[in-house]
Amino acid sequence: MRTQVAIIGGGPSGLLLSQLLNRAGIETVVLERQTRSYVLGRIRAGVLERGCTDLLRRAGCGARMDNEGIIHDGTNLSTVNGMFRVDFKARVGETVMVYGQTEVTQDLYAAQDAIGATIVHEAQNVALHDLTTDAPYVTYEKDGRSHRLDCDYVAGCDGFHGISRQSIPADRRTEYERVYPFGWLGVLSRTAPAAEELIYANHPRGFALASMRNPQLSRYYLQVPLSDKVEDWTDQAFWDELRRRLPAKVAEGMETGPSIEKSIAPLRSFVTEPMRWGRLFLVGDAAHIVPPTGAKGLNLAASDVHYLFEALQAAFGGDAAALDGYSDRALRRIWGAMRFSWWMTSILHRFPGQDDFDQKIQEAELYQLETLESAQAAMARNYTGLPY
Ligand code: FAS
Ligand code: PHB
Repeated sequence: MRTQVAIIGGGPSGLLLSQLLNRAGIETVVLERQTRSYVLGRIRAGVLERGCTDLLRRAGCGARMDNEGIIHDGTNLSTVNGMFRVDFKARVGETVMVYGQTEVTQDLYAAQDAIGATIVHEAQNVALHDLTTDAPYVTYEKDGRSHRLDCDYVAGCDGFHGISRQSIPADRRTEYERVYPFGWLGVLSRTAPAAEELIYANHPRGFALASMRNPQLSRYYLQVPLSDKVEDWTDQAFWDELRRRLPAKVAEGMETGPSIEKSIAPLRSFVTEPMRWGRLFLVGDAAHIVPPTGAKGLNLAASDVHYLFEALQAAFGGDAAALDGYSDRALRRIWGAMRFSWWMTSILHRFPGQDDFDQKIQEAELYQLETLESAQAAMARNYTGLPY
């Protein structure tokens, strides 16, 4: 089999890149390790920047999002001194869209089916070959048979645990990492959201986040020790702890119910440089991971896709030099989001072993955010998305 761009991974990065390339007349084949239902069963991101929603519309995948997504003009932060709001629209003239990654992935699959894109599910043992030549190829197994896919370029969209990043020689990669000493226990429940907009809570017992997917579906998170297991947390224990950490007024009126999904995710900051090795280009979580505190993970995947799509379009139009700028261009925006996600995590969580000085610095950061328009503008600019 032969194609122009082999895409490893059928998550948001791979599907969005495939959709944009095919609409531009560039052939792709997506190789996804899991079944489609497995990919669609993942509960992940919830907040989309305008850059991401614009790209989804450009890919012909924005109709249901524009119909069902919820526009938020701001967000709330709460501390033991009360709750305050950062007004994105007033500070930087921007908004965000609340629309779950599960829905985005569903829309992408539907759009890919509509154009007859080639997606191979349950592709096992994917391996990348001859990446530093002008004739790279990919091998994989499917239904017990071995396959070879010749291509011009390979897009590594296979997430943090994928094969693509590992296909770059270790001595040619520089990796930067910060592993946080806590995790996020997430619950999805068919209950009305606790508030109109998100609430990020800094509490002495730990961080909490009240988010949502739609007026009947809520998404909540609690900071928990890394030693916790999901089975340690009954639904009742979760709701009781969430009530302790949210503002009393919000907690009193909060609707609770059975969890329809409950999981613990570790938090890390991670970047690998460069994001290119010969004819291989890394995209999304394959190249970087952010703690979800800044709602940047999926949104960074979108800007990587935007940059690589533009460069590949130019390359197939005769300007191969455009690909030379992909890694640096993507990394510039990635490090901006990396910093913001680290900062949001630093000011909102209780770190094991943090001393009184750390606590006072957190309180000063939050006080500036509450009282300085310039601090709110900087936060709003980062939260709603740095320029592409
Ligand atoms: P993904 O990991 O989504 O997709 C990679 C795909 O490649 C997967 O389908 C995988 O099956 C496939 N794959 C892997 N190895 C392969 C191989 N060898 N061969 C073929 N296919 C292979 N972001 C936010 O903004 N907000 C959040 O709240 C948030 N919560 C998250 C919670 C969790 C538990 C996780 C893991 C991530 C979360 N994220 C969040 C980040 C998340 O949304 C990612 O940024 C987003 O999924 C990135 O998309 P992809 O780059 O496509 O990677
Ligand atoms: C979510 O709704 O899943 C969500 C929202 C904002 C975040 C993280 C997760 O910062």
